[in-house]
Amino acid sequence: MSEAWEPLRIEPSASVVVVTGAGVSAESGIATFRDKGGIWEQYDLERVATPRGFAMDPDLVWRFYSERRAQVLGCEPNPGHRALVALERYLEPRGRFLLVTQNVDGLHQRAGSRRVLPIHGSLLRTRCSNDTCPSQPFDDEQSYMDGAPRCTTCGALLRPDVVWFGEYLDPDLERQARLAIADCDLFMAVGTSGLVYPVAGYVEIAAHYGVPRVLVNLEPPANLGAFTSFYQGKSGEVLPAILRSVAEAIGLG
Ligand code: BV8
Repeated sequence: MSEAWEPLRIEPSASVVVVTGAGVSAESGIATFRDKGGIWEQYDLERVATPRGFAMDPDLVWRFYSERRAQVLGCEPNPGHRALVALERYLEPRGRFLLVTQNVDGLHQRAGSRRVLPIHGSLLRTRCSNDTCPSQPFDDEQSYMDGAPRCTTCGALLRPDVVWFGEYLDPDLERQARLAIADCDLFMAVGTSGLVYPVAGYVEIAAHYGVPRVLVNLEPPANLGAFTSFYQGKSGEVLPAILRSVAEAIGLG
């Protein structure tokens, strides 16, 4: 459906913050969490995305993340990811752009986005579960279907380098996101159900500073009322349409 969405008017000197969730990767073939047939219908969140779940059954958690790792490696960025890269390029010389993603699939970075805050971590990175271990998180595309791996430095279990429920987000990433939102001219959220905090609350920060708040989403989310405009549709179709003038301005149109 190529509904003629009104293009967004964005000055090249503007400051824009975009928050994305699993919906922006749906058209790349990656399941979202809470849609019909989503990840939380197949897995118990408590058992695979919490520290307690990991302590109880690390092998199950590694099977969960290994399946998602393998799936993501076979997927490609979609036109929605690429439209956000065009927006970043358009704003680069004079404006400011920040992409705060809840997604751990790395597709924004693979599409070419550079100013990215991976605020829930990365599926394609592994770290030691022992916080006092001197080892560093490392890029890891391996699957661990036959048992949780162990740290070669201290012997503790390794874990996916993601933020689980009940864990704090990286305070530096949080601070960068909050400062950028407080100082932006436009706040956009794309493909997120607006249920997971503290990121779901970022639109309220933009509202506090009187910043226009644009939502691009397939379905009306829980926090729809916090937005000043809503483009209902698939981000892979809507973003290229509403950012068409941006793409034309940088010679991609
Ligand atoms: C924390 C791990 C402090 C990696 C994830 C109030 C304040 C603070 C905390 C809380 C609070 N209330 C509750 C909490 C606790 C909790 C929370 O928010 N729970 C929720 C469920 C109520 N938050 C936390 O625990 C956070 N930590 O706050 O620390 C603290 C510490 C201790 C005790 C208390 C507080 C940590 C949150 C991070 C959790 N980790 N993932 C991984 O495995 O991926 S969150 C998980 O949900 C993913 O990261 C995911 O990105 C995120 C949000 O989901 P969405 O991305 O929005 O995806 P969803 O499927 O829900 O929606 C998709 C949307 O896309 C839909 O609306 C759909 O319509 C749309 N869509 C679909 N297709 C398309 C589309 N849109 C456009 N185009 C399409 N084609």
